Amino acid sequence: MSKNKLMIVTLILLTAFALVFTGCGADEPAEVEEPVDVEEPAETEEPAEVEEMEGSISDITGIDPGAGIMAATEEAMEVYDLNVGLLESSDAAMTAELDAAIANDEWIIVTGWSPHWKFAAFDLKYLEDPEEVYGGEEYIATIARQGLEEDHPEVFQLLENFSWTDDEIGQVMDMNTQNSDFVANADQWIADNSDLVDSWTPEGLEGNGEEIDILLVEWDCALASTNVIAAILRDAGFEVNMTPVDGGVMWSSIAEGDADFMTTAWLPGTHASYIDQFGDDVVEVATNYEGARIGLVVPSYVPFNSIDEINDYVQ
Ligand code: PBE
Repeated sequence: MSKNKLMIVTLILLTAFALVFTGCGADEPAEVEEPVDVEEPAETEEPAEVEEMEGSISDITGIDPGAGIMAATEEAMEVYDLNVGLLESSDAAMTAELDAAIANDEWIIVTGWSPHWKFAAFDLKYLEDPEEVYGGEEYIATIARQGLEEDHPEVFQLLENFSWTDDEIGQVMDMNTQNSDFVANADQWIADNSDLVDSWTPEGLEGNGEEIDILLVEWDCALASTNVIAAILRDAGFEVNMTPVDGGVMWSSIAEGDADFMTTAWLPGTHASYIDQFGDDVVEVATNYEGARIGLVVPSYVPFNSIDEINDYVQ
């Protein structure tokens, strides 16, 4: 054996000894480390994470900023001194958030109101409002521009007659959640409820291509009522324009005579500031729905029942 070879063999032997004595063999580390891994941390961390996800609140999921319920919620945050934020979104985005939270058993607070299909789709509850910030029962009114009655007496008459129940608006909202072709749903609902629709429709309602401009905000209840009235007018030969706008624009445009009417004024509470500002310049035609309500709404499994408990659950 040459000197070099002897050195190499010696080195190999030394390395082998070193590995055995220092515990660096391939098998060793797993055995030494594993128990450490399996111990404490895994068990303590996991429930904490789950609890954070399900069991805390940091925001109220709101809707469009022009909605009266957003102003009411800002007031509620002050009155109850709530340590939460208010997120702006839309009716559609808010209900999508609600759906996702419920699918994951998470806690969520939304700005909620009835009539709305979410109460049929999910198990929900209104939070109690001991300070009565959100007011009591409301009605939904149809509001027209000044002069509509003179310009289109039969259209005005239709609006005076238009009034429906929770079941009836509920059927349309339900169809709209199944299928987003709101125009087709309104046509179908009208065909299925011809007696009721006939009772609203005055003799001599005939459009001959005249234009009618309707405004709405894309709240589900407004989409239901507006599309039904629009379909009746279209069937009668009117050229109907339906324009979705912000709540403030809806009121101001009708007050200025830029649009003919809307079917979604929530009174006396939710749109109180709008009726104060524009009431003298519009015509309150009729009530089209009774028994509306707004408030803060949560899934039934959320462990608090009142707005004044929210702070106890804030993250
Ligand atoms: N809403 C639905 C509206 C009125 C209709 C309650 C979201 C609001 O202005 O708040």
